[in-house]
Amino acid sequence: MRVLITGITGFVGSHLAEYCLTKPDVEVYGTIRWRSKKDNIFHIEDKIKLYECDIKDGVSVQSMLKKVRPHFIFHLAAQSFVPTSWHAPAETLTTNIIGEVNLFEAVRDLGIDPIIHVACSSEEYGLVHEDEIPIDEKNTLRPLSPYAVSKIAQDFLGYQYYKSYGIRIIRTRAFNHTGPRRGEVFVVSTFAKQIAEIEAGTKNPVVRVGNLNAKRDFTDVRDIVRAYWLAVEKCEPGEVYNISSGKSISIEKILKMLLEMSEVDIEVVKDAERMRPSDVEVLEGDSTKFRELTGWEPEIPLEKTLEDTLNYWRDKIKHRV
Ligand code: A2R
Repeated sequence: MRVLITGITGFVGSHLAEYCLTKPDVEVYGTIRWRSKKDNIFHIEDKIKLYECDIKDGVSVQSMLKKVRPHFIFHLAAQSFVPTSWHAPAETLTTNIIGEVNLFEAVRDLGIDPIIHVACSSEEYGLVHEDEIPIDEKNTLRPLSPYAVSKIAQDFLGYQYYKSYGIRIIRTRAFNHTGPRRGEVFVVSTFAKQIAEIEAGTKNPVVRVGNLNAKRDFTDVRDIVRAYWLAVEKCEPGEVYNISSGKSISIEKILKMLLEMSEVDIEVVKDAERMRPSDVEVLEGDSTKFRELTGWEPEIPLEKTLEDTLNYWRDKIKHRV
């Protein structure tokens, strides 16, 4: 069984690769760009096979696929950060939308028949009304960022390529996920990194924060990658599935939990730069459809996720100093 992960060097890709390697008779292949950092996959590099591929380049995608001829494809490669999508909307749309078209077209051209998982996002729901919570898959999509628009396009292209050509595409809309190796620009990582730096004495005892009132539905990345595997094993091609914990928690509470895990005194300061132009206040997902089909439920409590994330940053900073 050959499994291809586009974006294997990323946060989710590296955890998914680790998870796939626990399965019997699975060979893990991943895409990498010539300037990709390999920090996240350093520890498994001898167990996976890497192919150079820029998803924006159709030739590159086709020649990589021709060599790998995968049975499962987890399509994770993307410009994944919402705030960057305001600064670089065209780049975000090109990478995420044209990149996926390149993948699907290469699959068609080569006449291969893999099951393809497309990692869509709860950001697609965007503006959500109070009476719509928890959000299920039928909710209206009201995107609030170029990133969200790009993910809606990925999502609908997945539907259209299944309907038009019968390509076995399964779409998931994961709600927030976090854990060790999450990029430092994401909220939990940015708090954890600042706390670790303060503990190491390399930063003033001040944590800078954005909108603390927003409420999000967090799942550990290790539970998410387990869900992605179940998606390709058990879900219906052409369908879309929410993946979520079903509980929302304020960013303020997350910060409080992280601060309680540290023994140093830390001041919290609001930073206008960290506020988004249009932020979604509450996101809480209903993943009943996915749970009933696969039996999945999250196993890792938030406390452990936060502790592991803080320890990851403590370790990273210790080795940098
Ligand atoms: O930046 P790199 O070279 O390490 O690769 C990133 C990859 N990527 C690309 N790969 C090929 N061609 C491109 N033009 C291209 N642009 C980006 O996507 C990296 O391996 C991955 C993104 O990793 P993260 O930013 O850590 O995202 P994360 O959190 O793992 O998200 C995975 C998926 C994305 O589709 C999100 O939109 C979705 O889950 O939520």
